[in-house]
Amino acid sequence: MAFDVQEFKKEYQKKFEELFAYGYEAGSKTEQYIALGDLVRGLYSEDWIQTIMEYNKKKEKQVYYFSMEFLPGRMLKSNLLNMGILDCVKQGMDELGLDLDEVARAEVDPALGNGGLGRLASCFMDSIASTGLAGNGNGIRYRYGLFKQKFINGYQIELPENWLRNRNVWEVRKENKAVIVRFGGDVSFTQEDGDSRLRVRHENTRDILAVPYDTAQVGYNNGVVNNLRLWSAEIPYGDEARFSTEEQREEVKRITEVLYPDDSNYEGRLLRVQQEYFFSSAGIQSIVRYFKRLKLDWSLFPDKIAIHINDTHPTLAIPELMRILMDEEGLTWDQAWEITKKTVSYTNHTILQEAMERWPETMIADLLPRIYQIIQEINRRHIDKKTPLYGEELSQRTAIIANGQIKMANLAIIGSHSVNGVARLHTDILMADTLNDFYVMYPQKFNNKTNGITQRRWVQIANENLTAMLDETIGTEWKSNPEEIKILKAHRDNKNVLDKLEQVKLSNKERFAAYAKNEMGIEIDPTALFDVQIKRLHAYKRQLLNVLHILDRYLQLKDNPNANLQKRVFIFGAKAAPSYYYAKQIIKLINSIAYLINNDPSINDKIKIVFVENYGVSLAELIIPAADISEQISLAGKEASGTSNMKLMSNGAITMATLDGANVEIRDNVGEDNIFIFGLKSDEVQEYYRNGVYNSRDIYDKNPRLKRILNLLIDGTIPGVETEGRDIFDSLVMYNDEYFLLKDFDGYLQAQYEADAAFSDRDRWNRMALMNIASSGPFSSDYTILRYADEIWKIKPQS
Ligand code: NBX
Repeated sequence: MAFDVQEFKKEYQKKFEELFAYGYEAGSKTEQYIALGDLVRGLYSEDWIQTIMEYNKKKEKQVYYFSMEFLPGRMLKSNLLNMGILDCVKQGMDELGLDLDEVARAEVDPALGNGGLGRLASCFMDSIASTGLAGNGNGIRYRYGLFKQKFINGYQIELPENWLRNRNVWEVRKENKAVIVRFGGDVSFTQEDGDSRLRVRHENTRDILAVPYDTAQVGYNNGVVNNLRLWSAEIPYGDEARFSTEEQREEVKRITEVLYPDDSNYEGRLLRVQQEYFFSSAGIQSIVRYFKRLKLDWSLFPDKIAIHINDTHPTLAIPELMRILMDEEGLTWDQAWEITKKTVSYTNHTILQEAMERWPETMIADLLPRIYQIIQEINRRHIDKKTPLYGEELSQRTAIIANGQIKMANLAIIGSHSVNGVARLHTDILMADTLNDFYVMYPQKFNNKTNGITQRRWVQIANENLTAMLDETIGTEWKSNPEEIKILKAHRDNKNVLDKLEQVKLSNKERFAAYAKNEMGIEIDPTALFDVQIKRLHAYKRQLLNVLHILDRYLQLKDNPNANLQKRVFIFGAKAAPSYYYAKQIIKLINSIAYLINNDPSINDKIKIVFVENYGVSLAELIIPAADISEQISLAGKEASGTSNMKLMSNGAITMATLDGANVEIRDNVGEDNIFIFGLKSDEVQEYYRNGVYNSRDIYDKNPRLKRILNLLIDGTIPGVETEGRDIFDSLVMYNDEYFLLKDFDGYLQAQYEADAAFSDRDRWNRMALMNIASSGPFSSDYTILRYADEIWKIKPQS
């Protein structure tokens, strides 16, 4: 982008004065940020218009990524980087006496997602634009994002997250593109004289206006600017009379008021399904409106449009597309069905049963009567067609409607042409087990797309020190071609490079240490080993196993304060779903242990525990570059992929892992010498579940080291956790330890003490870190997205 520092400074001053009517020097950080954001939006607006016009002119096939959640992180620096003006703006701000990083921190991080699924959607948005693909995001503009987490006396407290409190400079409200989404009402059929077809009449509906807010997704140095469209619920213009009471108006606003804070857990409330239909319907309507402008035959719809549904949350897009094609555009069932199946593809993100969406039939019948009829008909035809081929039993097991419930995964699979898992192991489990009935029927639909991450945000923005060091060592090609980072392997025995890498890590650890000191009042030693576990709090992710290891070290130091133990800082970041009682107990436990250990002089700083409040994208950008160890210790078979594992690896952390999710592929890429693997394998876990011989009580009785640790939970050693300690102890010892922590404990400890040994050999550790960075290229979401584009969406990058 043609732009020089002097010009930027002039433009910035002008923009600030225009907006606030005084000089930028007197402005607050927020104002300084808003002026910069506004200026930047102006700079890409021409490319934004141009990109959309090009797609329209060429009638380019486009993909629409439907996702209930997006977690984009702060957008200022990401936009500057992708526009190629980050350095120029940094220097300009500097010359104006402003610190770009400080100004950038005034942006509110939009938390419109829970965790991995939402963040993946945002990495994908970046990669779609950056690889030059014609793609759009479709989601919900929640008024309130994921709750803000506070710790009070060690307990998690949730506060509302009003992310729109300042102006959102990136979004553009598009009132002229609003559509009506209809709920409830009565469905009837009429036939007019001389008309062979039945017409559907859908009357007395509750109509809600869906207003889109568009945000640009700037591609990396390629002039592409795609669109992320988030819908907001409003009262239809001119319909105010029908929403006369405050309560009626509130009901409308409620639909897009707040993100459900459940991760990997299904929330079966009416409001949730309203949200799901709302953004699915609005998205489909705007796609159909676009397609009609192309003036093509309906049969060409799948040649121009691909719709991808991120997990089952947007599955109602399937019957909604059927409805519009039939009821509004007059296509036959068979025509509509062919088009729908060819257009839609689906990603599964979990095999946890409790996450599987099932809606009561009566709820859908009341809320969406016409959609309900269509789902019934899809189901009827499915059973009719499959029963003669596969028999009654198998066919019934794949039914969409059973026992008064509508199974969304079944609808998503039957109504789409592609079903993918998010890591090799996960997809294998889907095919062999979770979705095996469907795999038998539709083997050709199933495929794997291992997740990825964008190194633009997770290395270039989050880790400027490493970026500079890489540029200096291997050149800059890796930035546009992530595979090229493998060239770094040639330097594995170069002492000079290894020392530089150590310096980079140390300075990132110092940066985090300053945060811990300033924000939390915890003093940590940047030369200690930083051991990081950052992800949602969930029993299957086994933050508790990490805790058991910490307690093991604690006991060793209590026994012998001079024990020769590697100094470690344990860093946690995790939100628990507000209704997930057990997860909240674990938070309280970790905070209590942190308080106990951090303030015990006899531990002498050999262990420090930092549980950051309100973990999210922005804190991840601070923590990940500072990590030495990446904890990826879920019970094998439970974590579909994981993506923090990839981010941490790219920043030179060594993975401590079970063979779960994408950890398996990380091991394959980095090699066994550069990762610490322990624990049960997925098939061993399966076997235990099948034969039921696991007995955790037995392990407790026979393993004195473990017994002593577990007893700490109930013997009063840890202050303030009487109930929590007891409940957690019981879950592990009395209720047979559902996630096999006790079984994996010995292997985990052994791997941890091996890691200590490796860490104390600085060259060895730095070489491992280097090998991790050098092997992280294949986990770029650019490659993941190119595989989606080539194999599922059938779209090609623009030249
Ligand atoms: O999706 C996560 C998986 O747990 C990770 O292993 C995977 O890396 C990531 C991206 O593929 N799943 C996830 O985040 N699920 C949800 O966020 C979720 C949210 C709401 C809901 C169900 C699942 N009702």
